[in-house]
Amino acid sequence: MILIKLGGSVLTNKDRKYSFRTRTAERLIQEIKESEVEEYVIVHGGGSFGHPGAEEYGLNSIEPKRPAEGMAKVQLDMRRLNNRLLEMMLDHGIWGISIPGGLITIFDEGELHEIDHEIVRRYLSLGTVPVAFGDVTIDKKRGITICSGDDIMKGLSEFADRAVFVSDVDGIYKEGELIKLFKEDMLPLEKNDLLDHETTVDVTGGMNRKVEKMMEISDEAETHIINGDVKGRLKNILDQEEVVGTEVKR
Ligand code: IP8
Repeated sequence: MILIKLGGSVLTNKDRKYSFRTRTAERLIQEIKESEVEEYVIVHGGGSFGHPGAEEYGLNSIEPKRPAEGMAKVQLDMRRLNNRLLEMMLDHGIWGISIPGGLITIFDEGELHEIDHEIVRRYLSLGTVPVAFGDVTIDKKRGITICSGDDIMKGLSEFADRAVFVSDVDGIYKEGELIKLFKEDMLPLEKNDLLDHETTVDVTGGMNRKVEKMMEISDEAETHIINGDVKGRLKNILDQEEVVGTEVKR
């Protein structure tokens, strides 16, 4: 099974709330369809659908503001984005099934505690394509918290052979240079070591956390990050061809 993470930065315009990048999303769906992969799960992030509301209500903090209202509103925003993608997939004859992160995970102090992978695997075995997404979820101590698409990637990685992160930059940079093979001792990243244009919003803390998660995923599955804005790269990596990008390996 292959896990494909479509980052919020490729699916949405981060500067415009609720702005879906229709053409890019359509091309990426087409590339997946034209590739040789058979069994895969799509996971997507929040971009300008999920993040503005999450920030407004402080949903990632220890004490969110008006948590019930924030949870309801941001969950709805995420479902709107998920629906856009699902409608597109169905138009292309890919039988996507919506798997909200908030319904398959439980967190504990902001960290993933449990994920219901059986649901995901059963949908897969029916010949459908689970489309899981970052969401607002339950936290045992805080009440609610944000479940990112990367948390879902991590949670499902033990059943995956490969994990592909589709970003809006070529891969991980160190001192201005694109790194082909990123090893653990290259952490931490600095401010200018771009990962994608979304994680730069919450600067280096966000980027380092993301790469650490990728490191953990790489213990289970071969893990790559590529630029989804460049035509053909997603299809090529799925077909195991050499592409510009970064492999993350501990
Ligand atoms: O974009 C975040 O998912 P991510 C989901 O994968 C929300 O970090 C609700 C902001």
